[in-house]
Formats: sequence, structure tokens, C-alpha cells
Amino acid sequence: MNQKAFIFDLDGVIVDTARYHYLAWQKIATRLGIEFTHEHNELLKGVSRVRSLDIILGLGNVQATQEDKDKWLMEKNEDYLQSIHHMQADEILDGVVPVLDYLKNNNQKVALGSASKNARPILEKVGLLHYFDAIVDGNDVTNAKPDPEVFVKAAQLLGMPPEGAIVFEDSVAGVQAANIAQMISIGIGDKSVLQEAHYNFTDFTEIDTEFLETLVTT
Ligand code: B16
Ligand code: MG
Repeated sequence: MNQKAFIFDLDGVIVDTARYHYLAWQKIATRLGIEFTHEHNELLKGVSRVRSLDIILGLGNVQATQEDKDKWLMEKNEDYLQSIHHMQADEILDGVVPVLDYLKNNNQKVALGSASKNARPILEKVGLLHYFDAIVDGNDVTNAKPDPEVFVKAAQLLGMPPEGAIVFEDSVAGVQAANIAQMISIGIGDKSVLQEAHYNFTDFTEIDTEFLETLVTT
């Protein structure tokens, strides 16, 4: 069997941390008098922490000094860390573990490629850290998705060429990043949103062994 590089995004693919990000950002937004809805939260999917704050401030037309921004970024993260502190294996999204098991049992290379600076503690808390041969997160990259840096670095760390690596992503920017790197993009979520992906699935329960076999052998 061939050996391929499989790269997973974290939020929206392995776990749903978007709701914790939302709660933490909402506190900051409320304090600043900015309306911040679930629809607004969608704009922050796969986006870095710094850029997320800029988007929220933009929603309310709020200007701020760098000092203020740094303070809010720290507060947001402290709040978020409190939420993820309680995460456990039951927060892993349905169907993810069988796919990871298949990949490990079939000698495939597995990496994480996430914008989050909190990726490692989250994987540890939900008990998935041991599946990953490499982790590239928000601490390791300078260019945010759709720049392919995060995925190219992940393939590099796995010792595999970027072309032909397989990426699971829930954000448009992430799918674009994978495509730019000439990887195979698999959109997880709404197909009408992730239409640029090579393959689409609503969630991991739709991904069967036959499909994984095809990815490995072609
Ligand atoms: P942190 P992903 C992303 O994770 C989230 O989707 C995004 O909402 C968040 O702002 C970003 O991580 C940074 O997270 O504040 O923990 O560094 O989808 O790239 O795994
Ligand atoms: Mg994501």
C-alpha cells in the first residue's frame, strides 16, 4: 500500500471549538458595545486570533490602540483556555476516531495543520495527541490560510511531498490553501460553502473505508 500524508484541520474538523471561541469573543464584544452574533462568528472560522479581533472591531467600527488590542487578545484567550480546560474525548466529532484508526492501522502519515495556538493542549485533552506524527499550529506559521504555509510545513515535517497530500478542512480559506499547495482537499461541512474542495462530506461519519482506500492507492 502507498504511504500518503493526511493533514487535519482542528476546529470544525476534529472538535467543535468554535462555540468556545464564540463565547469568549462575545464577552469582549459586549463590553465594547459591538453586536456579535453566531453568523458573525462564522467569519472567524479558521482565522487567526489577531485577525479575528480586527474583524470584530470592524463590525462595530471601533478604533483601538495596540495596547488595548493586546489586552483584549489576552483576555479572550484566558477565557477560551478556561472553556477548553474541561474538554474530554466525548467532544471529538463523530466519525473522526475510526478514520484516524484506519490511517494508523494502514501505515499512513498523519499531521495536524491548524491556525490555533492552542491545538496541542486540545488534542491532549481529548486524548488524540498520539495519532499525530507532526503538528503545525498557529505558533509555527507566519502566513494565515489561504496561504498554504501551514499545510506545506506539515507535509515537510512528515517527510512527504506537498503534492498529493490529503487535507481535511471546514473553512473556505483552508480548502483554498490546500488547493494552492496542490494537495487533495476534502471539505467537511456545507458543500455549497466548500464547493472548491475536491471532495465534500457533511461529516466524518460519511467517510468510509472504501473512500480512504481509494485515497491511499491512487
Ligand atoms: P487560537 P482551526 C482556528 O482553528 C479557529 O477556527 C479560529 O476561529 C481561531 O481564531 C483560530 O483557530 C485561532 O485560535 O485563538 O486558539 O490561537 O480551524 O485552524 O483549527
Ligand atoms: Mg477549522
